Amino acid sequence: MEFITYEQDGFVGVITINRPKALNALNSQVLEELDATLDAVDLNTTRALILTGAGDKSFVAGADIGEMSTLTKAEGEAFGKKGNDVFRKLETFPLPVIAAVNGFALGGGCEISMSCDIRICSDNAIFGQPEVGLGITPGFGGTQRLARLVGAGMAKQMIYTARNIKADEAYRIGLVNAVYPQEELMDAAKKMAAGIAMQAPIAVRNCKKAINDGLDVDMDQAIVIEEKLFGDCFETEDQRAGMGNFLEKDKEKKLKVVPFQNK
Ligand code: DAK
Repeated sequence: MEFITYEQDGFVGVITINRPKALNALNSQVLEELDATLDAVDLNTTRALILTGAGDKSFVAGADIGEMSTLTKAEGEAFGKKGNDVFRKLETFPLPVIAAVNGFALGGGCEISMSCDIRICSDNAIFGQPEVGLGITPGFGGTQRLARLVGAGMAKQMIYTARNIKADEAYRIGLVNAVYPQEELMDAAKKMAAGIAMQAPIAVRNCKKAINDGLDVDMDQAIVIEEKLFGDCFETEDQRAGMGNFLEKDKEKKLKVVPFQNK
């Protein structure tokens, strides 16, 4: 791989988009390598992922404008599909994904962070959807995911004006969950990921699916989705060990990591 690095740190996998000369902009090769990296994650030994960018200036400065500038309509569509497929793979990935946004998150960069489950950022992070200034609409789900995350009014303002926002504003509008000094960001992301990894893994996966799938339907259907995924946890080692630890009133055991069990 030329532009993606993957490091396993216990139960946590760290994916780094590593193309700092272009501020980690997403070209076709980055998208293909990210896709292959996700396919290679060992779901039996990994419980959470972190996605970040190399360097201390940029998370992802968008789709690669140089590559996009010469695309035909058909090539543009193919590029869009490649991006959308990877972004959707991240969004529906069986494990939680934390975006550790360490600088610019513009266009496709903001969009890829929104495909992750949770966003935290460094104090120098800048978010924005500058596409209308380039004569295009956001193409990797920005019009859809931003509106769902921060509300239609705020999303429309950001997208129509192409105005970038700083970390504190991203926090205020709910686009990120927390802001850290740059040097503390990765430790904070790893601590959060480790906290997730301590929980029962089947239950965590089912929560992700319940929240994602439930948001796409009305409440009557959403509750049924939750019921099924709740029921699905029973008779698993997760549920037996999780409840057993509590009933035994053993604080040490309560913190014990539940072993992964294939269903
Ligand atoms: N693409 C390619 N190269 C980029 C880039 C990008 N998005 N962003 C930065 N770079 C490159 C610069 O060209 C420069 O390369 P060299 O000249 O050194 O070779 C290097 O990174 C450093 O950038 P700067 O010299 O510009 O650094 P500054 O600190 O002065 O400025 C900046 C940083 C982030 C403010 C600036 O680089 C910038 O404005 N970058 C572009 C940001 C942007 O507009 N991003 C959104 C791209 S649009 C679609 C699906 C998705 C999309 C489109 C279609 N379909 C469905 C078909 C998505 C679109 C986008 O993401």
